[in-house]
This record gives sequence, structure tokens and C-alpha cells, in this order.
Amino acid sequence: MPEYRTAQIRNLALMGHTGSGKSTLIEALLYRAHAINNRGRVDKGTNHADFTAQEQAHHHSLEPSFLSFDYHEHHINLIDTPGLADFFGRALLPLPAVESVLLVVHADRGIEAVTQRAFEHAREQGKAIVVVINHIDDHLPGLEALVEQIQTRFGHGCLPVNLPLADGSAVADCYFSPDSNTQTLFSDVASVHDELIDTVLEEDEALMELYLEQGESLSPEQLHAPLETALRQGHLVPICFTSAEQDIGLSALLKVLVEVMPNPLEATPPQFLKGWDDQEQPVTISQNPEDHVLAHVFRVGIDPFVGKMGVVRLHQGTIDTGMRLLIGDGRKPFKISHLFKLQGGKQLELKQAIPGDIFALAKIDGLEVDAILHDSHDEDHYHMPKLALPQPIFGLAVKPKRRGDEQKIADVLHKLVAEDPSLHIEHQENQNETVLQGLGDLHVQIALEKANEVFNVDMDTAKPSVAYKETITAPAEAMHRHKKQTGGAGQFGEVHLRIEPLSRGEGFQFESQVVGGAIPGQFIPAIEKGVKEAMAQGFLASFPMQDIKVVVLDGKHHAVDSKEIAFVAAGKKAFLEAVSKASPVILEPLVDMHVQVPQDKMGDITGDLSAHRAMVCGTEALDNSSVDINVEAPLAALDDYATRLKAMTGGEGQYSMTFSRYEVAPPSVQESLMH
Ligand SMILES: Nc1nc2c(ncn2[C@@H]2O[C@H](COP(=O)(O)OP(=O)(O)OP(=O)(O)O)[C@@H](O)[C@H]2O)c(=O)[nH]1
Ligand SMILES: [Mg+2]
Repeated sequence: MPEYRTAQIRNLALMGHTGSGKSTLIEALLYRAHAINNRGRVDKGTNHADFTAQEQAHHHSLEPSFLSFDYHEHHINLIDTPGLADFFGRALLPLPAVESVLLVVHADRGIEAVTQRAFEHAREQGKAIVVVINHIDDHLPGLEALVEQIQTRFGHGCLPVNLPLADGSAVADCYFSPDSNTQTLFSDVASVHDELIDTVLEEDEALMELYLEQGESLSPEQLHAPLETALRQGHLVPICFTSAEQDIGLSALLKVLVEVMPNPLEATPPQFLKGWDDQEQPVTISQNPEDHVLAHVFRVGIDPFVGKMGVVRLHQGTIDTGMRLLIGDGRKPFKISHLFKLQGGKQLELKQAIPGDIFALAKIDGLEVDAILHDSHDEDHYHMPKLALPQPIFGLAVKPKRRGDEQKIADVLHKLVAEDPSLHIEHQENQNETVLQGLGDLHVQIALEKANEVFNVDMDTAKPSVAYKETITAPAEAMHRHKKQTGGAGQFGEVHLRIEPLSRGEGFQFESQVVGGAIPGQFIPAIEKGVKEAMAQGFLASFPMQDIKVVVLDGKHHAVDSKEIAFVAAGKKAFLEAVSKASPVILEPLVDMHVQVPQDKMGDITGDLSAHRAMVCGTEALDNSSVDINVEAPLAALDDYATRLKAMTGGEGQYSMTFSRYEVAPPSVQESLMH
């Protein structure tokens, strides 16, 4: 049995823009807690969180990694996440497994794109948030302004719980036992303390009255319950200051993690659902170690030597080695032969897991992201809400270098997607292309690099066609009679249908209004099949069609010659005939893009974007002399944007984009695609 109980566990995911110092902070905390003897460095590829060969070569975290340590009778699980925008999907995966998000902000660069997005996701999922302003060793002067920026963006409940000393060499506690004589860099200990207490007491009227009437000074223990409510409701976001590099503010941060941030029994309870589709119901779980086992697999890693490794958060019950568990609605239990605690790349044997803990299981084939593990059929059909991962917007067509390697490639692509569900594989049949899609160029490149270096599968890549689509802009009707009499059995089917445009993003709807058995019921699905085949193949320029409603109005059949194949063909031809009369158009994907550049480069950047058909939606001045430009732009025009931006800003700009919507492409673009 581990030497800690559920209430002593703290689970935190470190999120924030690349370079803010998440991995370095983890290294510093591990060292401070004596969990490691040698302190590694990101720039030397020796730190514990970035243990894969790829991370060490790129000096960036590329996958979530798991580290833990014991500190003052608590067990702290830290999950490091990648801060590069392309890997945001991977950074989101651990969220369901933690109570708290530790949002790391660079003292000089302020709130950057990924920090903002991470905050929004953490808030949406009801996580307690602690902001850590790191890099204070080389950026003291702007800290007061940065706190104001954080309050403007993330709310006035963002309050320092400690403040840097005037020379930045340490931090002064403003919450637990404040000393109002301490000279701080800005503001002062007493007023920050009062503000914190007022915010916490907002959650508990009785305690507030006691405080006001009797002038009682309240102990941290008395404040704990309202503090926990304030964190859960997002009314309070503590801010801490650190230098991970110079070891400043670490003990103060650890005290906050242990004494302020919630344990698994507090915080927003995990959201389990039972049943599928319209049967889906929220269920409450107990987090009791004696109850049935209920665990959630939130990360899968695939190693050519170790095999499949699933990282699991146990929510209820106790898991012992030797136990048998079920995966999801599966019937066949598997045996747990080992439980591991991960420490970066190391696996440490664990005998038993208790609710609230995070650990790993190895060599279990059926594990996949979002699988539920349980030990009783009472928990069949349990699941967690699906994480809304960012839509892929960049793709590369992949082909084997050697003929005959197609199957090997398909296998490795599936492994990559199993590890990272924000990667997608798309087969564009009409162009005979397999496209690996991700959130950006780097995302796809790093995945292919892994395929090559880790799984030994080398692929040729080519720029894929942008994912254009086709649709119709007017309703139309058409009829087709499919009739074949070739010697033996004939084929006969006649379909009369109407098509109508749907709103953008609605996809496909199919309905039959056939009455009186003009087309027997069993042939209606055949018509739908024919229509879907035609939609996949496109009409104008072989792009898949979307946002179309098809209504089968009438038709004819023949008692002997009517077969499924005849109605597939009739459905397809009738549909295509209708499309030709329904003013078809080509749609192109638009992305929502944020470009952050120095203020003096703004004119050049917006000019260039407008010349590439982008619409500027808004600009926002960021405190640190740069500006955030929000544009909606056609993806096709952003092909080489990374290079263009680098050239225009001398490498000082950065951007991130997410899929926005499909829009009718301008006539000139449509024209060029049809030839
Ligand atoms: N001066 C100074 N440098 C720091 C501090 N924290 C981190 N660094 C340096 O900043 C660089 C980036 O730090 P990382 O820890 O890799 O940042 P990260 O947030 O993990 O970045 P990603 O993994 O790309 O998301 C490294 O070279 C660190 O040595 C700090 O407090 N002060
Ligand atoms: Mg990192």
C-alpha cells in the first residue's frame, strides 16, 4: 500500500506557452523535494520531464510526462505538458485526470497564445488554477504590470499569495503568516493579505461576520473550506512568483500546492456518464477505496520495446496487482501483473493504487485514450465526456519509401493517432492519398520523425491538397431510371429525389417520403449508399460534398429485377443529376488565427495578411510592447506563413491557428481548382 491516502494527493497539470519554464520548474521542484539527486537541464537534454530522444534533441517537451514526489506528508503528481501550440491537443489530454492546473507564465513575455487557451480550457472544466510567474530572476521591472494584465484577462480573483522582495532574491508570504514589515518589489504584504482574505470570505458569510465583528484573525485551517470553494468556483486564482533557474520561490510554491490547492476529495468531482446517446445520464461516484473500481485511461504511449503503456487515473476503488479488470463494455477481463509509478522515463513498481492516484499499466493491448477500467458489470457503459480537441488544419500526404510497406505504414500511423488523438488520418480516395493531419506543420513533422526514428518506418511526404469540399447553393430535383437487361437477371430501379442546401457544418441528412411502397423499404438504404458514394467522389473537382439534405420523393421498382445494386446506381445518378442543377460550389477551409508581433511590425503584418485574403477581426495591445492580431484567413493562403512571419519580424513573431469554418471559395480559386 502506498504511504499516503487520497486526501494527501495533489494532482496538477503544468500548462503554459513554450519556454515559460514548465519542465525546468518540475526539475527544480523534484530536486527541492529530494526526489532526484542530479539536477538536469533542458538545454543539455538531461532533465527528467523531457526524457524521449526527440525531446532531448529539440529541447522542447513534445508529449505529456508524469513525475511525482513526496513532500511534507503529501504525494504530488505533476504532469508536464508541451507548450508549443502545435501540441496543444496533447497538452489537453491530462486535464480529466487532475484537480488543478498550474499555469506557468513567462515574467517578460506575459500571457501568450497557449497560456490563454490553457486557461480557458481549465476554467471550462472547473479546474482549480494557480498561476506561476516564472523567470523572475531576469525580469523584475515589469512584474506589477504583468499582474494587472493577468487580472484584466483572467479576472480580478487572480491575486498574489506571495510577492517578490525588492531585490528579487526571494518571495514574501502574503497568506499563511504574513509579515507586514517585509519590503516587497511592488504593493505590500498587508494589503495583498487583506485582499486575499476578503476574497476567500466572500464564500462564507458566517465566517465573514465573525471576522468583521470580532476582528478575529483567522487561521489558514479556518479559511480552508471557503478557500477551496473559491478555487473550485474560479473566484480565486492564486499567483506565485518563481525562478526555476535560480531556485527562487520554490518552497513557497510547494506550500501553496500542499496547503491551498485541492485534494481529489475536494475540487470539482469527476464527470462520469452512464449509457450512450440519448440514454446518457450523469452519475456520481464515491471515490471510496472500498467501492467498485472505476479508472480512466487518459494517455496511451506506444514504445517498440515496452509495448503499449496506459496512464490511468483511479477515481474509485482500489487496484492491486494480480487483480482482473474489464475495459469499457468488453466482456473479457485482463490481469494486472504490474502497476507502475512513472518518473519521467523510469517506471517504478507500485503494489497498490488508491483513489485519486495516477499510475501506469504496461502491455495491455486493449487500452486506448478514454477507456474506462472497472471490475464489475455494474459499471458497464460508464464513460467520461469526450474532450473537445482542436481540429487538425495541416496535413501531409504520406507514401511508403519502399513498395510493399503500405501495411507497415498504416500500422505505424494508427499507433501515432492512438498516442495523440489530435492527429488524424484521412484517406482521400479520389486522389489515392493518405494524409496525416495535425494542428500544424511541426505537429505532423514531429510525428513522422517519430515514425522514422522510433518505429523505423520511413515515408515520403508531399504537400497534400488543401481539404476543399463541395456543396450546393440551391435546391433541385432529378430522376434516374437504372435499367439493365444483359442476358440473365436484369437490374431495375428508379429514383426521384430532391436535394437542398443545409447550413454550413450540418453535414448530411437523408429522408424518404416514398409512400405506398413505390420503392420497397429495404431499398431505401441502398439509395442512401449511392448518394453517399457520389458525395465522397465530388462533382466539380473531386472534393467530398457536404451540407446537403436529400429527400427521396418517389420511384419505381420491379418485382424480379429490383436489387440493391440497381438502387445504389439509381440513387447515385439521380443525385449527381440534381447536383448539376443545384448551383454547386467549392468550399475552402478558413482558420481563426492569432498573430503576436512587436507593435512596430503591425502595419507590415496586417498588410501582408490582407493581401492574402485574410480579414482582420481585431487587434489587442499586449502590455509587453507587442500586439495580438486576430484574423480569419483561408488556410490555402497560409501555406508558408511560418517563413513569411519570420522574414517580416526577424523571428520575433508567433502565431497559432485553429479551424474556423468552411466558406465558398472565390470564383478565381474555384476556377483554378477545376482545371
Ligand atoms: N533565467 C531563467 N531561465 C529559465 C527559467 N525557467 C526556465 N528557464 C530556461 O528557459 C528555457 C525553457 O525552459 P523549459 O523548462 O524547457 O520551458 P517549457 O515551458 O517546458 O517549454 P516547452 O517544453 O517547449 O513547453 C530553458 O533554457 C530553461 O533553462 C527561469 O526561471 N529563469
Ligand atoms: Mg517543457
